[in-house]
Amino acid sequence: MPPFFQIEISRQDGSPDPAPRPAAGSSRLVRWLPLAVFCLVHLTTSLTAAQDQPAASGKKPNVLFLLADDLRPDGLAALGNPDIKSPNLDQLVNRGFIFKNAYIFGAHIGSVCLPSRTMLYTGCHLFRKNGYGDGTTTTFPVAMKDAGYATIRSGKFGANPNDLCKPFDVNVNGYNSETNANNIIAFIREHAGKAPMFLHMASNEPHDPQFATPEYYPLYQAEKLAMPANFLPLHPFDNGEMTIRDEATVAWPRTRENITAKLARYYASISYWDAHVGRIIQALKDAGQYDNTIIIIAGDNGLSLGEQGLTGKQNVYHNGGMHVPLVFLGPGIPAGKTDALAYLMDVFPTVCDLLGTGIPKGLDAKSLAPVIMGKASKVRDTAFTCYTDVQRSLRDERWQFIRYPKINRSQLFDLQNDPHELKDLANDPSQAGKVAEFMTRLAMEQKEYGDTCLLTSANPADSKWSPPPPAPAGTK
Ligand SMILES: [Ca+2]
Repeated sequence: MPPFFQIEISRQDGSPDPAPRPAAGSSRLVRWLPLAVFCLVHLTTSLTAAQDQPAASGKKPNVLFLLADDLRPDGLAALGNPDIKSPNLDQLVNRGFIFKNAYIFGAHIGSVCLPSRTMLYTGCHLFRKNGYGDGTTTTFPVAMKDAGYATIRSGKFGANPNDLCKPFDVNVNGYNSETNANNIIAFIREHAGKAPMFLHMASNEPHDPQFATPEYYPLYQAEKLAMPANFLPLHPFDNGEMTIRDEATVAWPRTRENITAKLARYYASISYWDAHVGRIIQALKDAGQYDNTIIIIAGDNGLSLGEQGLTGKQNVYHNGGMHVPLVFLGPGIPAGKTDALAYLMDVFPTVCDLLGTGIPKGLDAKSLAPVIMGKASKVRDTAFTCYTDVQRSLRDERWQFIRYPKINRSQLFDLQNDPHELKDLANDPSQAGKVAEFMTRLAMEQKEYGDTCLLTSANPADSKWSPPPPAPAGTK
């Protein structure tokens, strides 16, 4: 039997809950309006609130934000990878609203986690001081505290904007999912029912070296795992970041053997994380808080695991380093999925919007609540992503265009008909107009963000690449 802490998820009435809305703020009216008018207004707003508030009690919902480290957008069984055993998170995802095309904005350094988490907590894009913004905007933890939430963040320290997380009432390094879950469960037991809770588990998993406790590794036999549809032994050209640490965790050339060995560890680490998420869910249920909790499941960046010959997050392929999982669920949130383009940093204003606490001014991130609630099909037309000064990308609803400025090379993929980016159309004469159009659109987006990276080099580097000599014995 798999050693999972299986949870059971239920709703009070089995039907979708109505949308959360701002609390009826009618108290000021008392001072200025006749009593009769006040009573009428109060009665009307109270009725509206009763219809629209989360079903549990009308109290502000708790928020549980599960942020994994390097979790791919298909990194759970319920997100499309049947090889992965993730029963607890699957139950959450199956009642959630899934953003299939969520990305991080990009990274100015190889440690993609750092700018990603910075932008997540500020809602500001990369070209505003590497995501820190100009100091005039409210951050995610501060906004939640201002809204009256008791707040805890337990998780990854190190490659992480610790200063931005200081405002959490409790901000601790949990080392691994077991200790992170322990910290959050203790916080639930202390605060449940006394104040709405913002519970942020910033897991260390499934980041390399893909930690799990021993019982999870035997769940996966490498030889039985599926390989990526767009696997290549070697990336066909130098993308500007071919040998960084993440790429060197698997030997070149990539093979079925060395890729599935990494996949097995990666999946075990996800199963380990999943089990401890299950413990947190059980603690919420035990405290009578589960039905009044909005849950967000996300990852801080994507990860190639054999796709295109890559094994890192330092690339901008649709199936690469910038593409993340993003799921919302809870009271008022319908089950469903969307192709709408989203950024991970949108979580911050989306949570504020869902809670009705007001979205801080000056953010680059946008609320996704209109999409979740079925009031809009999208909140942006394009998604721009970037990696240092060597890669730029722009995608719309159909096309993914990638530019490598140091080698003056472009790629164009028709994601509608080629979701695994198998056929590069950039040199197809019939697509010359599309390539030119995207170069122009990309430059326009750069200007909007203050990105000064030139898209064409006067002295382009040689794009040919061959792997370094094999690693010494005893290393991966
Ligand atoms: Ca990461």
